[in-house]
Amino acid sequence: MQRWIIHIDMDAFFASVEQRDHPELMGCPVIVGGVSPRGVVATASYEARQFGVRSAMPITEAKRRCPQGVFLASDHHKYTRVSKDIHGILHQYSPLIEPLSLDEAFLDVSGMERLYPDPVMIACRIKDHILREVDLIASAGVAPNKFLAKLASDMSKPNGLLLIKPGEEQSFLAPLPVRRLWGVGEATASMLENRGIKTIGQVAAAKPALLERLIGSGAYELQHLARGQDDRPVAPDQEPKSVGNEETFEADLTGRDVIRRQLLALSEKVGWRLRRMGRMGRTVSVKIRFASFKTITRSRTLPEPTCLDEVIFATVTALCEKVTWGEGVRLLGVTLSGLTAGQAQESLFEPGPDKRLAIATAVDKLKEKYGETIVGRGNPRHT
Ligand code: TTP
Ligand code: MG
Repeated sequence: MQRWIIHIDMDAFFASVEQRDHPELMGCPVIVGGVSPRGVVATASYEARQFGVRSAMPITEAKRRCPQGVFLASDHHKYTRVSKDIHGILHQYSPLIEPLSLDEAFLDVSGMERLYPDPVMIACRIKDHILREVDLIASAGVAPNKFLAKLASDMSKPNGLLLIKPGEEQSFLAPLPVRRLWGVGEATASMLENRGIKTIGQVAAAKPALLERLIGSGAYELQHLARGQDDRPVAPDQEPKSVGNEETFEADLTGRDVIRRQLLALSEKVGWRLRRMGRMGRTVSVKIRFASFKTITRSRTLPEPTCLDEVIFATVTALCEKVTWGEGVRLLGVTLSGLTAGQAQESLFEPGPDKRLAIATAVDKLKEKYGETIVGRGNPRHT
């Protein structure tokens, strides 16, 4: 199976959040950081970068370079909240996510090419979703491994999306300067450059013995990276507390059948993600936002945890029975919380969950291989 990694990184993160929250600062050079005379720049908006302002620069130097800049103190609580929202969105696109910092993460989307037309489409949707829900711009890199995906998002900025295709790794990397290699800092870069090794292509072609003499035991790995080879897995570091999908619709939904269909699709997405993660959840929640922005949530805790689409959807349906669907629906969400590991638990209430899980997992495999439409479900009314 072709490996596909997406790296998402927000543009000028702290500064963009401030511009979003103070629209009068849009288009202005905004510098966020420690505002005391001894403070340093956390980040600068792209407008301020044109004046040579950079992260980690002393604020005094930033003021010298950009006297007309708007200097703001960092508000970490706010950025952490926004970061959580962004990571929540990312989790809707892959169960395999490695957050690297407040504003960046890797997603492993291998094997999903048939659920979405291609990995670039997933990256597009993520960018759109973040813009729609959080009103901030992310850049994305799509590539066969982590190193290339991160490089691609970095090179695409601002507001970019760059794909490096399998087979293009070496030709893409060859002309880039050695300091673009992961793990090569200023000192190593100058040392290599002094020996005439200025591009990544030259690192890839260097004699291993020479590289080892220059940089020691890391030479082997560095040469692998320089050839575009990087097998490091995307390593999720947190256990999620819930798994949810929600969608804001282009046009408000009206009519029970239309709404039911969307709720079924959301239930199936959540079930699929749980199965891929090897988890089940006990509490099913539905979120409904109406055209007027009035938002309601309804939850029910099941006697047994589940990861089966039909159980999730039946609970969602029951939860929605008493809802008055007067006005149009702007957003729907389905979430499972109370997560537990494992999926093969016997149930006292539902005979044969193992069999149903086996069927669901087989269907997942078919969908992943041949596309979502291959396995249809009957009328949602009868499920
Ligand atoms: P980055 O993603 O490195 O930078 P950025 O998002 O501001 O800009 P871009 O990605 O478009 O190049 O870092 C994310 C946030 O982390 C940044 O907004 C502020 C904070 N940060 C610091 O506080 N100090 C630093 O030295 C750096 C590099 C970032
Ligand atoms: Mg960033």
